[in-house]
Amino acid sequence: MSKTVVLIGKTGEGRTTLFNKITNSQQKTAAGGQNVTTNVFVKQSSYGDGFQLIDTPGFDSCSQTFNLIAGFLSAIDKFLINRIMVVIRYDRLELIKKELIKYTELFQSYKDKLTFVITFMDYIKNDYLKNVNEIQLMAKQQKINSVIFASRDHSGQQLCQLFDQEIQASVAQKISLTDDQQLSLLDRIDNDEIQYYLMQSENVEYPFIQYERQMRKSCQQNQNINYSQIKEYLKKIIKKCFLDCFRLMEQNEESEKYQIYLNLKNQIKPSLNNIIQLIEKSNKNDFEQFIEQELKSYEVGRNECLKQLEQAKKHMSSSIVQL
Ligand SMILES: Nc1nc2c(ncn2[C@@H]2O[C@H](COP(=O)(O)OP(=O)(O)O)[C@@H](O)[C@H]2O)c(=O)[nH]1
Ligand SMILES: [Mg+2]
Repeated sequence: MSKTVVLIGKTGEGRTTLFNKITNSQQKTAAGGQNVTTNVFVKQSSYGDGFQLIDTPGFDSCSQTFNLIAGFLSAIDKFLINRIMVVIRYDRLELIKKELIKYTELFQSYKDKLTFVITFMDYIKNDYLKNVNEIQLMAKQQKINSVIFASRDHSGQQLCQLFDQEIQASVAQKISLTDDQQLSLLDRIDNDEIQYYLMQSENVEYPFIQYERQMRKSCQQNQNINYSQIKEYLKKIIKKCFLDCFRLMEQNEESEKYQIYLNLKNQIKPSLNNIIQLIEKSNKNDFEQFIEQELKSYEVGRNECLKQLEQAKKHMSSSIVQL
């Protein structure tokens, strides 16, 4: 039986372009960043050893948000998957790194099935190899060894060859995501309104970064760290961060509030993780739990989102098109 590869990623990263070249198709691409379709397309590759390729609608912020996520979810519901190919457009390295971390976390139980496809490699003017090496290194740090680099100059034949190589040893498997993982797809969407707020407030993570610095200094100077004082302070700045944002977006729907929660959590989590690292071993577990609980208390609209996602999945399972 033919192997199956699913493409996933944000809108405009080049999925449909890859799909068209590989399967010799003429599906509409998202010129101008417009999301063109919420359909899922399935077709056999045209060259090489052969595999079945699934193009999913991009994750994008619009009235279709839930349908887009559900498109991907209904695809992995219907097919056994040999390889998940995450398509990421070439950009500043630290942005790529963020994406790699997010997707690895999402598919942590399927790391052996994950390939990163970095598109738009033709945008690199200098130091092509240096960039390739660094991206490969960043992927390795996430324990992912499978990376494909694609550019506009690649032919369908070349792409098929690259894909064939990566899927050779992959067995077909059912991919299932937990509710939380499914919902975390919501924070891969650039919600303009949320982004706007985050930009307005300059740096929601600033108080956290500042505190992290202060703690680091105290540690270096071997000062006694008052554990309950740290908790108190963090409680305060976490509260401020969420309440400020919710206040600004008061009239929003529950499901949007959940997206805000995800975005904010994502934004401050790296600093919080750094702070956790500074806590002495004996208190670390307790401290981790404390942070989780604090964040969780600002989680609103989760059930509403799950409900909307379930409805969208029902709707989307009928829009898988076999070409
Ligand atoms: N320069 C360049 N443009 C690309 C590349 N891949 C896709 N594009 C362009 O980017 C736009 C969005 O591509 P599309 O395949 O529709 O993205 P999708 O939303 O992920 O399916 C289209 O105008 C493509 O022509 C690439 O590797 N290099
Ligand atoms: Mg597309």
